[in-house]
Amino acid sequence: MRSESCDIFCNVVDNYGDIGVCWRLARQLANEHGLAVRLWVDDLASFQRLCPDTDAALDVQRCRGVEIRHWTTDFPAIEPASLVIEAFACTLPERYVTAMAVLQRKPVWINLEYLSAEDWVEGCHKLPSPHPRLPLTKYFFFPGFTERTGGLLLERDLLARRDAFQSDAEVQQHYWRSLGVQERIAGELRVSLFGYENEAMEALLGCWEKGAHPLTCLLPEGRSLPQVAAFFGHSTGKAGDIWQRGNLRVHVLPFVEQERYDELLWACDVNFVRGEDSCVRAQWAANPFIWQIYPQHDGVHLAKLEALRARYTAGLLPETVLSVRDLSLAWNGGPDVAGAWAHFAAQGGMLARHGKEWADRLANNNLALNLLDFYRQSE
Ligand code: TRH
Repeated sequence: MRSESCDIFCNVVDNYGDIGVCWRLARQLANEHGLAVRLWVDDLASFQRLCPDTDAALDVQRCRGVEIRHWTTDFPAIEPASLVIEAFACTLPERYVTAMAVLQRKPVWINLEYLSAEDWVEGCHKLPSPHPRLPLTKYFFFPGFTERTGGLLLERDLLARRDAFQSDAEVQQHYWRSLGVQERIAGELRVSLFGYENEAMEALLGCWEKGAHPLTCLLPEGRSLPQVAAFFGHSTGKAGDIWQRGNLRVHVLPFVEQERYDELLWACDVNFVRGEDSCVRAQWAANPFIWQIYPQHDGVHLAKLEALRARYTAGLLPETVLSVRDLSLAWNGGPDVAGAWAHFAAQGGMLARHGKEWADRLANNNLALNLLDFYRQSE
């Protein structure tokens, strides 16, 4: 048996989702499954936000058991790995593809696709795509929510660490103190808010301000910050800022490294998330969540939004289903975010119980394990 190695290629288009997924997968394959992993990244500065231990000026470095390589146009002559992952159709360097083709034993070549809960994913998962000229076949690998998809990224010990955190009041108090957030007071709700610019932002903040109970909003620095700052009359804001209006208090947090973001999701009562990776992490956190989907110009993202909502709420009581649907739509361009928030908040207990069952169900379909099964069977 040849030694198992993996090259993952990531082109950082914008935001952090693509590199977020690649970095998670790279660590899992290296640290949980013993593969020699090289992660090729074209934008080390974005990567550094998720992993501050890296140096954006280095072409080659090791971090958390993974070799990180700066992917530049001048691609070196190297021996391809036995498993090659092209993330999100990023197009491999021509030189690398040629090197794959001349190997006697061809690498297993995967195009790791974006996550979607839509039905069509099952029909496309693992489909082959023969190279037009070379003796190579690429396979589409789709993450997803059903057994006939590639499943979701989940670290071996994540749910145990979540449970330990969520069942230990002292650990949580320590966590809040580390962020400079005061002790919880009776009836208070804690909400994390990670999103893009959003037309509904002002109305949502307004209803939290006038709400019957105190609400603490934890806001990681990023694209939502200018709108939240404007609500409080500031032109901008930075990590460490604390703003209060009525019953709403906002703490601006630094963008933290990936593992530490999980703790925020575990600690909050409700999580607003975006893109894909934080949306999955919110589901592992098992607390009620609302997803701001990455918007596409043709509006196709709304079908994707509804597909996950429908799977997530299947079997729940009609009022619970409606509360999730209405807030999900309102937070993605729909009407009446204030009314929708009130209904959603009233279903919080129900959704918290459901979140645990939902996470347990999804945990049986692990993307890294499925990918390795496919690779080993194809070898
Ligand atoms: O950053 P995103 O908006 O990424 C998006 C989507 O993935 C989208 O599908 C893609 O097409 C587009 O980019 C180009 O949202 P996402 O996917 O949630 O990724 C954010 C990553 O940042 C995730 O891995 C969690 C991480 N993160 C931290 O590491 N620290 C933090 O403090 C926060 C708030 C997030």
